[in-house]
Amino acid sequence: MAEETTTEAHTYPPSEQTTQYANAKADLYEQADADFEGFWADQARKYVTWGTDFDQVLDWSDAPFAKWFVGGELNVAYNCVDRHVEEGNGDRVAIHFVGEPGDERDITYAQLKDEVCKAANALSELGVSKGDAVAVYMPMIPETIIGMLACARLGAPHSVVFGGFSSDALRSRIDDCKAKVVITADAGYRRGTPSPLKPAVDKALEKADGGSVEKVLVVNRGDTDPEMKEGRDVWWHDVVDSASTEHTAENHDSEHPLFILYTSGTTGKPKGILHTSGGYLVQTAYTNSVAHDVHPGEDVYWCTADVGWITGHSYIVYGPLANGVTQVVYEGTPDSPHKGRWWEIAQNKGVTVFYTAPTAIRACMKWGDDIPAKFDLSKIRILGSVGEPINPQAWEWYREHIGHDEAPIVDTWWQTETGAIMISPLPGVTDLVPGSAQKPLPGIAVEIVDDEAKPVERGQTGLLVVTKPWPSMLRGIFGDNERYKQTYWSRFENLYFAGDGAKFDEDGNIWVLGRVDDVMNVSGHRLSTAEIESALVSHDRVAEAAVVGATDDMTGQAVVAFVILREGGASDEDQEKLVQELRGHVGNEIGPIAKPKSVMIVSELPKTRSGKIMRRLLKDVAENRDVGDTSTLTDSSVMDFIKNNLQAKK
Ligand code: 6R9
Repeated sequence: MAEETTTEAHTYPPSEQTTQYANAKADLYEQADADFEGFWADQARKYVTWGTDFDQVLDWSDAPFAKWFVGGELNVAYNCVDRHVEEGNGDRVAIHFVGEPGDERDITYAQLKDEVCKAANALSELGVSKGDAVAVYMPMIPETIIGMLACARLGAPHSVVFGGFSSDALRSRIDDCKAKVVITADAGYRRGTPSPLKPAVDKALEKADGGSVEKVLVVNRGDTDPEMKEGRDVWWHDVVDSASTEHTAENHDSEHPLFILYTSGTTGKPKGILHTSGGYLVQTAYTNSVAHDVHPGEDVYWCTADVGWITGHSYIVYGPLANGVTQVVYEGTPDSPHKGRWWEIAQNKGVTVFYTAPTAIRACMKWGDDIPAKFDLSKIRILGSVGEPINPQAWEWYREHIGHDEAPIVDTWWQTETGAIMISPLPGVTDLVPGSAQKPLPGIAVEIVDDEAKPVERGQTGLLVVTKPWPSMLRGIFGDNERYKQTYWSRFENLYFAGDGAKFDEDGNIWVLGRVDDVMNVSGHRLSTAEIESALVSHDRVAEAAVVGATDDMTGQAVVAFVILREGGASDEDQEKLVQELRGHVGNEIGPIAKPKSVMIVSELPKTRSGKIMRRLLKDVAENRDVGDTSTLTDSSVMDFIKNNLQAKK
């Protein structure tokens, strides 16, 4: 009972005003429960304009391969741009762009339409046609969004590779999806200076296997005068600026591939998550409307993600633009040139709906309450969180200091694979519980089960599964149907296994507890232990490596690596240098976000008798816990050695 009182005390019911204004009404849940397919058909016709109407909502006959809105045809770019102009909203600002150096550009929907048409014409000229893959390796600038929409318009699936990834990571993705064209920029601004991108593309293409890439389209963002390869590289301003603004948007099948986005899995090889057109657009637009509660023409929305991640795809590009929303797109980091940069932009642009990640909120908390207090954030009316569990403390801080003690917070659980938000409170409807993602959205069915697929009791920890297909679900892993079935659909029959642990509280609210597999979550970014281990082992002095994600106050989890050196080892002096070198090596192989926070050189790793590294024990050490039962270890003294060594270093 005592616990219930606590929950009670921390619940925030919606204000009358929020409820009245909100897009979502309480009866949405009943509508979805009463007629699952009918509900989704309604959303599909409400949020999307179809060139040809669909004749079947869901075809699940070849499960787990789904088809949604079967027979329907649409053009995603038309939905995100042209129709708003046709409806008389061409003068509405689509993008308030803020560059890191302070340059600003407002782009209306009419201008965006022209730019997307020009880019589509230019890409066609460069040889891109329906079905060809296009890699996008860009900073956060309007051309990135324009390029993605131009691909969507042509029916050429894009594969955006986060600009912070290394040339090796870019190469493996280009090779896997056989991109024909790469869209990139010379550089993007990071903390005041242009950070080069084009050289990484050159390096990636030098080593690319199949040589699928024919052209590289380069935006001049940083005036860094990159090398341009004759016959292959073309400037955006040469071919796009002069292209025609007339381009007819052809309709594509509802299941036509829209994009491939690579994400970390439990093995070293990233998975190309495949999303298609109709279902994805329906659910991103629907969720952006009911969970973020955007009111096109009234709100100024801002999602701080990078388009290199799924959050940027779904909640910067497709969902908000399909809804005709006005949004802020910011190129840089929150603390450049000062720690109040985000709040200054929010104030100046009159941001009303703000969506970010817990790691950023925790960083802002650390920087101090006085920083957001300097800015007028009174227009903010909805706050969102995504990427990892938000601890109640950060939740309360976010509400108090950014949401002036009023703005509802939506903690939204979803994944690259789910394509759009799955679990989240609804502003105006849900009584908010800090730290909990609360309820599946209307139309979404989830359960928390034990190893036998039986629903767990309230309060018990289990595995989060999705029990019914959903429109924006991944359609597979590009080129690997077997891995798709194996990864998501083999653990339980007919249930989508999300890879997260979760529990229901007494009131039926869902608390997502984090990954149950070898996937780490560092600052909301997914990293695979196996991928970092293989990067470490690719260094010529490393014989073996084990990586764990250790709990970290700031970043949620931090990468901690244990390595065994090859013959010869390292002297004490040499160790320090080597540790830095190994961190840098991982940075080069994967990208700076994957750099281990600490690297420990050890002579043995704890292994079971069958030879499996016991990561659980390493995690205990990394998190300063007592190591539990070590009886299954081949050599239990290994753990004492590792612990002593670690303490000596601290
Ligand atoms: C959108 C995105 C997915 C993983 C997911 C889970 C974690 C995301 C969360 C959350 C608790 C939330 N996650 N949102 N955990 N509460 N609101 O982040 O996609 O990069 O694929 O990561 O992130 O562990 O499985 P992605």
